[in-house]
Amino acid sequence: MAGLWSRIKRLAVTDVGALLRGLGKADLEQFERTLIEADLGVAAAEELVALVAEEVRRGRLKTADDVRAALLARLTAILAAPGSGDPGAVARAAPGGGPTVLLLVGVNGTGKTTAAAKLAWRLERQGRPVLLVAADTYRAGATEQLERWAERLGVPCVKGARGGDPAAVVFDAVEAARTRNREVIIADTAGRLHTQDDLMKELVKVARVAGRKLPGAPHETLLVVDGSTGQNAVQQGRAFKGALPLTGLVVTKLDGTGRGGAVVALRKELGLPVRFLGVGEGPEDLEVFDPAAYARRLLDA
Ligand SMILES: Nc1nc2c(ncn2[C@@H]2O[C@H](COP(=O)(O)OP(=O)(O)OP(=O)(O)O)[C@@H](O)[C@H]2O)c(=O)[nH]1
Ligand SMILES: [Mg+2]
Repeated sequence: MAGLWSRIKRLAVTDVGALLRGLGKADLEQFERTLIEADLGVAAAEELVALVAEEVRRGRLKTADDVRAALLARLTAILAAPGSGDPGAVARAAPGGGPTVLLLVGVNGTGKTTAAAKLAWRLERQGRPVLLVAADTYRAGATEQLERWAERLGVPCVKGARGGDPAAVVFDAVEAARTRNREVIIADTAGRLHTQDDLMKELVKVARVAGRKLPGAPHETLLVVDGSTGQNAVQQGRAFKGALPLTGLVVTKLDGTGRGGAVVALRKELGLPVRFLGVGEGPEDLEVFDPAAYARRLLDA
């Protein structure tokens, strides 16, 4: 799919004549529809439409380039809200010197296990020893999937019994990390639908038990969402945020879909910092979120 700007460029909102005459209701509606179709979400779309309408009324937008600059600035501002672009606790040692505990949560298949591997790769390269924790005791093959990654990356991995309590696995992992001098614990959890009450409670328990073993843990609870699923990702975000204290988002599968607009909707509607982007299936395919660069990429990709 073409970049957002190439779609906007075809609309009346960038037509020099229309900008001069003033934009009509139909022009603005067409603009809003294009933004919503690009997954930006209603709230962000309305904000951008209101901005352009107001700036045109004041005679400040005379050319397509002016419109582009105004959109770029506002998109950057939306994406750059507090915490975005900060790698978060991942980049800092846990206070008190204990291991930093990172919990990855989300619905089935969003890329949690892959994100665990990517983060492990990244941290190890920064000289921060990682312990991978297979706290997905639910799905057949889940533990093996993480173990394969661990082997490939040369990172130790601990696991629990199939069907066992994931909270116990994380509890034991804190001890294991201390014994083995691992600085960061990355716990991969089972995919679950936000509508599965019992499974959501299980996550709350994992977090509570981690905090009992190590005050302040989990230092980071990252929701992993598939950025190509648009508004679904936003709904998942709302539900998970309502169930447990999330500290940020990892938005995955942003490679090659042309549907990166969901990041704007997520940022605008959830108020959570976007920490990392998944841009492929390899260990190196993880980017620290950069709001300004992302706004540019979204327009021009
Ligand atoms: N293209 C692309 N594929 C990805 C990305 N992240 C993960 N995947 C792929 O998505 C699929 C699911 O990834 P997993 O990491 O197993 O997802 P999960 O959330 O752990 O899945 P469950 O444990 O079943 O809930 C795999 O085929 C991954 O290779 C990404 O950023 N880009
Ligand atoms: Mg998994």
